[in-house]
Amino acid sequence: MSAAADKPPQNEPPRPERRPRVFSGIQPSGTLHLGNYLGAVKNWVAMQDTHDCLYCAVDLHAITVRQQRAELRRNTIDLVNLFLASGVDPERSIVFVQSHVPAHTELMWILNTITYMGELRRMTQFKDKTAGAEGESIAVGIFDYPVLMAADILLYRADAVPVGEDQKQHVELTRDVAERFNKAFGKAFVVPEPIIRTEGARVMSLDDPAKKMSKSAGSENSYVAVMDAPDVIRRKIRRAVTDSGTEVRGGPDKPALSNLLDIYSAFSGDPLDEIVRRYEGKGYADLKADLGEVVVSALAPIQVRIRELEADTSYTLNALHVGAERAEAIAARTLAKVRERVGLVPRP
Ligand code: ATP
Ligand code: LTN
Repeated sequence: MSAAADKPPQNEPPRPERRPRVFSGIQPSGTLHLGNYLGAVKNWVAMQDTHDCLYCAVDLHAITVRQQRAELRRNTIDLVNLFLASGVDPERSIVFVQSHVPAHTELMWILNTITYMGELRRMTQFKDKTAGAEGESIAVGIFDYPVLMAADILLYRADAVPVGEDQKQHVELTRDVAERFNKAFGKAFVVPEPIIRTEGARVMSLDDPAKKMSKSAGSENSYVAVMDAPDVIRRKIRRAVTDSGTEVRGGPDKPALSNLLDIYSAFSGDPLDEIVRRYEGKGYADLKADLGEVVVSALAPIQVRIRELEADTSYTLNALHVGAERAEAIAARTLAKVRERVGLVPRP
């Protein structure tokens, strides 16, 4: 950290001793899209003002599904570049790659000894990902995935974990495991709270508003990738499905329009009712044309910054180097306490 960053400017209130700490992670497992940005990364950026944040590219989670080596490397760096280009500041926050800090897998082993098969079998994500598969061919890593996630969070004694609704169950498991450990061995962990985003930040697929925008499902036209060219963005939005009728408004009977309006509002910062008012007497095509421009111009600075980071990788690599060291320092303290609580002999 630079000396300037250590000294708050004059006339600013002194920084509180310890702000609540946040940990969150995203898997480097594919093309990054508007859902990842609006649903996760944009909030991460904002949380830096109120929390001490750790943001992690969880590559060890990604390999619970078979990855191509070159693609995994590329996706990991792309993901970190998106964090940085969106405004995650590696001087204020700890940005790192999960596999760079071996303490995650070590703590996972210890947590494995107090987590029950029954709990893991009940996880909705496990049930979804293995539906129809035989136990014979289900990787243990898919089953054990939530325990690695618990280790991620507990290692840093995070107070809060911002996640999507689908990950809430994993954070609840993390709380149960933390409480169980603290009770059985003596307090070592902070029991974290999930911070679940509000509905508005759930970006739906452009060709099926009943499904969430996703990198793994649906066609190219179902999502806008963060790095899509302006013409591609405009085209995808122009081709997005709409609802019956002609009136530009949201509501449960207008899922497609609601999604477009939500994206508009998230990027422009304008309240929904104001946007709706603007389109009174106008049609879907007008909204889509304008939304195309809103998205193009909101993504432009991020795209420019990502290209700069790609052209000179030293900034990103340095941020990851520093991030891993800072993460490791916190993790080592927690792990030492955990080892002591469990009764493992300290290395002489
Ligand atoms: P997959 O297609 O493999 O399910 P994904 O594209 O949904 O992946 P994840 O890696 O599961 O992405 O999620 C990364 C982060 O982005 C999570 O915090 C998740 O909640 C958020 N996210 C993903 N898709 C959306 C979406 N459509 N709307 C809002 N947030 C999303
Ligand atoms: N399982 C999460 C990613 C994830 C995570 C974490 C999120 C791994 N470890 C710790 C928050 C905290 C997902 O698939 N979105």
